[in-house]
Amino acid sequence: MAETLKKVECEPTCGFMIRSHDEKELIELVRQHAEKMHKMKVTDKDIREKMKTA
Ligand SMILES: [Cu+2]
Repeated sequence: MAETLKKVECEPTCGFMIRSHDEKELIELVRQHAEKMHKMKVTDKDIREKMKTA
C-alpha cells in the first residue's frame, strides 16, 4: 500500500476537505459526506478522480 497522503476537496462553497493515507477510508468518508450533505451518490471512480496528493 502506498503511504502517500491523499486528499479530496469538496466544492469551495462546501469547504469540506479530508486527508488520509488510507485510500479506502478516504473513499468511504467522502462517500458518506456526499450522501449526507449533498444527497449525492458517488462511485469509487468519481472519488479517485478527485483525489490529489496532499
Ligand atoms: Cu461537500
